[in-house]
Amino acid sequence: MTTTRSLADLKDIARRVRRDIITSTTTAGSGHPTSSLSGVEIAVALYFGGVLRYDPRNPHWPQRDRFILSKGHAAPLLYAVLAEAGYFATEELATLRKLGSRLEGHPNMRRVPGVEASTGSLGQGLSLGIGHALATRLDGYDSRVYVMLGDGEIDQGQVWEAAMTAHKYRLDNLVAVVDQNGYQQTGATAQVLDLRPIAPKWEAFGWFAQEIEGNDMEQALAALKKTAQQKGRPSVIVSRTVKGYPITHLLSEPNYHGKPLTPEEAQKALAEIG
Ligand SMILES: Cc1ncc(C[n+]2csc(CCOP(=O)(O)OP(=O)(O)O)c2C)c(N)n1
Ligand SMILES: [Mg+2]
Repeated sequence: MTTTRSLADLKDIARRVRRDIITSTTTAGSGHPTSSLSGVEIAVALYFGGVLRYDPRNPHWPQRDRFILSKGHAAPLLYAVLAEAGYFATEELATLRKLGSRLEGHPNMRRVPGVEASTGSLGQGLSLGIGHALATRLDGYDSRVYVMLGDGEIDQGQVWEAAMTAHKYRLDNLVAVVDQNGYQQTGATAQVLDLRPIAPKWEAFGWFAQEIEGNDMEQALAALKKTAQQKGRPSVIVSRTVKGYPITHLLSEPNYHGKPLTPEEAQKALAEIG
C-alpha cells in the first residue's frame, strides 16, 4: 500500500517531523539534528506522497519497497518518519539514545520495525540497496529501493563501486538520493573533497540523474515519481539542501554537526518551525 497525502498535508507532516527531530535530539542531549533536518522533504515525500509501498502492520511484507538511510547518523529523521507512518508510537521518540532504547544513535534493523538496514558506518547503504534490488528482482516482484546518502559520504570509494555495479545489473528499481547539504563532519564538502559537479559523475557511470532543490516538497515529490519511468538504468537525485533547514542560526553552520540544540535553542527553533 502507499499513502498519498495532499501537498498541504505533506508540508504539515514535514513540520511535525522537524519538531520531532529537534525535540528528540535535545531530550537525548546528543545526535545529529542538522543532518536530519536537511533530508526531511525527500523522506516525507517518499513515505507519504504515494511513492513508497509499505505496511507498518507487516514490516517484512515481501513485496514492499525499501528505504535505506545510508547516512545512518540522521536516524532521528528516520525514526520520526517511521513513527508518523505508524511503525511505533510517537512517544517512543523521547527514548532516543537512552540506555535500553531500541532507538539507538544509528538505526538497528534487528530492533526497529521499518528499519531495512543497520547503517552508520558511512558508504555501505548503496551496496545494501543493490542486494535488495537484485533479490526482489529474482523473486519476481516490482519492489523499488531508495537509498539516501550524504554529500560527504559519497567521498567513500565503496559508493562508486556500487554505482558501477548498479549499472552493470541495469537496476532500474534502485534510486539513490544524495543529500547535498554542502557540509560534512569537519567542514564544507567543497573544502574536504569537492566532488561537484555531482550529477555528471553519476551520469558517467550510466545513471539517470536529476538535480533538485531538495527542501522544496513539490520538487522532491516530482523527482521521486519520475524515477519510476526509467527503464534499464538506476536513478540518482542530487538534492541540493541546507544543513539544519530551516532553523536560521543553524543554516550551514559547520560547528553544528552532531550537536543537539540546547533546550533554549530548541524552544526558539520550534517556534520558528511553527
Ligand atoms: C565510515 C565512517 N567514517 C566516518 C564516520 C563519522 N561521520 C559521521 S557523520 C560524518 C559526516 C557525514 O557527512 P555527510 O555525508 O555530508 O552527511 P551530513 O551529516 O552532512 O548529512 C562522518 C565523517 C562514519 N560514521 N562512518
Ligand atoms: Mg553533508
